Amino acid sequence: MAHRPGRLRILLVTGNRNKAREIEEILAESFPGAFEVEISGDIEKLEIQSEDLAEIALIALRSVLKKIDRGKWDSVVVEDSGLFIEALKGFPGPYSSYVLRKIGLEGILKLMEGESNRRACYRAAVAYTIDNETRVAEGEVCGVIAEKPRGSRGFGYDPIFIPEGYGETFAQLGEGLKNRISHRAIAIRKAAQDLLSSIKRQ
Ligand code: ITT
Repeated sequence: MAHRPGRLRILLVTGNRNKAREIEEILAESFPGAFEVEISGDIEKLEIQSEDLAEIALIALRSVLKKIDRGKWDSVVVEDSGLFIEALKGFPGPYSSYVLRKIGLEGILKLMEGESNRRACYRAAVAYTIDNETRVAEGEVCGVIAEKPRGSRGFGYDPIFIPEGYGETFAQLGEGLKNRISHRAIAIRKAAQDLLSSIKRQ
């Protein structure tokens, strides 16, 4: 197949606008002019229960592929992510979105009261298509859970997550820094690099 000139068209399936915005910004900054991202929040994904984000993302992607005409895009992308807190044996992990809705940051901080091991990692798995194949790329950023929420930028757990090597939360540090070092940035850049080299090779 001949090399397709111009931008690669991506369909990103997510109901989370913050996630979508970050992915768009990461791609625009790291690969200027290379991708055109369409976002769909309407396609329902199958979200299985598993400890493994890669498995969750791949199965969600395959469930989406059954519902769409994938030929319209160079790649269809789904991202699954979560915050894994060491002292809580990885909780909330794949249940991060649900847990935040139910008990909020205050609930998480309560579970961490008196806990000296505050280590935690954000993880992301980006599942994507290249022609008829489905692949997955993963990313991780580790740090510690703050004693109380700080900052107003970012989303989700960002006000209580302090990345390693910094003294402030992601919500204080802001998206410029977050999008350079985040779990999502690492995973999406790997997927984007794979897409660019695989599609160029054809
Ligand atoms: P979609 O499945 O539709 O993409 P979602 O928000 O339900 O949206 P996930 O199931 O992957 O997505 O849940 C990820 C949750 O983990 C997210 O809602 C946040 O609570 C948390 N999370 C993941 N990455 C985060 C980040 O960069 N900053 C803050 N919280 C994050």
